[in-house]
Amino acid sequence: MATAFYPGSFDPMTNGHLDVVLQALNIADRLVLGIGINAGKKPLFEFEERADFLRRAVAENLPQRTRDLSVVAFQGLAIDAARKNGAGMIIRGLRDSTDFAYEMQMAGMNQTMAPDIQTVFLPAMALSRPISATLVRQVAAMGGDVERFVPDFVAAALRAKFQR
Ligand code: COD
Repeated sequence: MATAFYPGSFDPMTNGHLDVVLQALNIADRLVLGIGINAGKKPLFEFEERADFLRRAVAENLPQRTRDLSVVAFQGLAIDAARKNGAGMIIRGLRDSTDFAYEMQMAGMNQTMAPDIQTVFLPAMALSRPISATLVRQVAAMGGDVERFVPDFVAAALRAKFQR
């Protein structure tokens, strides 16, 4: 059984993350979403909220695969978290050449440290290619409409967070 580990901040999850999750479920029997916890950084959404968004997005888009999905928190190296969760693959999404340069470096070092864990790059879909969680947070904080970039329940949570 092929298990994949997809690490990210998912703060909050966007339509871009969702595209990658759905593609990953096409190639893996089981998908573990790892929410990276950075003790020195305060996220906009707490772990449980971010985990709920991810679970709900899969339940709405691919209900028959909800049992194949789990969401965990992790700190430290992605390869260690992947191994701890029984995954032989690390999934990363690629939007552009900036992602590519950074992700290639990480994949290269991870390959040296953990040759048994395969990094798999999945391409951003055309419509979600420009989306970044950082910009979504910025647009929402400034009163902009983020409904085209995130699932509707995430947009509602952002509106509530910024009280509009
Ligand atoms: N379309 C497609 N893919 C996307 C999109 C989009 N619109 N938006 C984001 N993605 C992809 C990103 O490229 C990335 O692959 C993934 O989704 C997650 O993105 P983010 O922004 O939520 O999270 P990141 O990339 O900041 O990751 C945070 C982590 C804590 C997971 C990361 O820093 C990490 O892996 N840390 C582990 C540290 C480690 O192992 N270091 C050693 C490396 S050698």
